[in-house]
Amino acid sequence: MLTQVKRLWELPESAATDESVFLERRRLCKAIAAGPALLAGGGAGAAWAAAKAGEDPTADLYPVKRNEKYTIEPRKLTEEGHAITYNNFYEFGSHKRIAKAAQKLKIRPWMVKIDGMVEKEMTVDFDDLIRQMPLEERLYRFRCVEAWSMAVPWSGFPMKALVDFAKPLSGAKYVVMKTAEQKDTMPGLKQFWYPWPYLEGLTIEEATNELAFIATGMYGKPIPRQNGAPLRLAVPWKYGFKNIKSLVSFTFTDTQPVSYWEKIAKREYGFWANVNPKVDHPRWSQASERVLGGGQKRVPTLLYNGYAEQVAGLYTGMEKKLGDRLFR
Ligand SMILES: Nc1nc2c(c(=O)[nH]1)N[C@H]1C(S)=C(S)[C@@H](COP(=O)(O)O)O[C@H]1N2
Ligand SMILES: [Mo]
Repeated sequence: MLTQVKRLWELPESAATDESVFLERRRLCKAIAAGPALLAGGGAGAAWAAAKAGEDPTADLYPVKRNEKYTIEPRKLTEEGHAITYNNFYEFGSHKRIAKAAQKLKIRPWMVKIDGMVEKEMTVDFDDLIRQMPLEERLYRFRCVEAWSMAVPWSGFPMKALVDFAKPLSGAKYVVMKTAEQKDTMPGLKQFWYPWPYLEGLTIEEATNELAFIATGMYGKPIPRQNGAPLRLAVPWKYGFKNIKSLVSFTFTDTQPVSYWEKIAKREYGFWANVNPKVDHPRWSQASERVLGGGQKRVPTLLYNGYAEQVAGLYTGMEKKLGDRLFR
């Protein structure tokens, strides 16, 4: 059993397979109807993703105004076609090409539970919630623990707005988030050895840091299913796996949760998971990354993925106790 789990979480397609190889393979595959879009490379898959967006009851909200404060230098914006066809979403399969399978995800009605240490527990309809939140667009870098990266325009709202809305009690120290479990649409859930549901957590200080963002849109439209519709976390100074998708609950607690990947392989994927080029993953270097759409070329990884100015202060005084655990 353990060996089987180990093989499965060794992220088979990870650093080894270039997403342009996928696009190329798909382009050559006659069975795929979207031919012309695929030839454009970046446009791959965009046709059906956009069609779905048209049916979305929040479509009228987009595009939202960009907050110019967040810039992605030295990176460039990733072409939409790459960002929406090269994904990690284990509920739909433990490889990168889940975009098509993820179209089965049922995203309405979508209820969001706010519970635990809050003034009043509640369940809100996402379509009501989003209309009470201050929407904006932000360009963010994104760095997966597997050493590939992208830079995308998220639309959504600061997580602080959600925390304020939730009114946590003063004793709450963490917020725990969970992904939907849809047995009928998510074939990955049959892989019972994974600790479903996908779960992540942040300290309240992290969740209310200006950078912590709840993304509801991408590229000026509602977020596609494969990227975590209808709402997902965007914490750009942390590795990609902290950016939990398709959220159904926010639970406030005084106890540090054990996150999904931490349950699977604690030594490799910790609670903090802050990006640091100097702290290697036990099985590979984190010093550099491969940029989606950029072939095999690698660029240096930045401390806190380039966001030290905003977030380094969250961790002062913790290095002594946590050491490298802050960075994996
Ligand atoms: N529910 C859920 N959230 C998830 C994952 C997942 O498998 N399931 N994968 C994570 C990982 S490892 C990464 S790199 C990002 C990928 O986000 P993207 O597909 O939008 O690029 O989602 C994160 N959130
Ligand atoms: Mo990842």
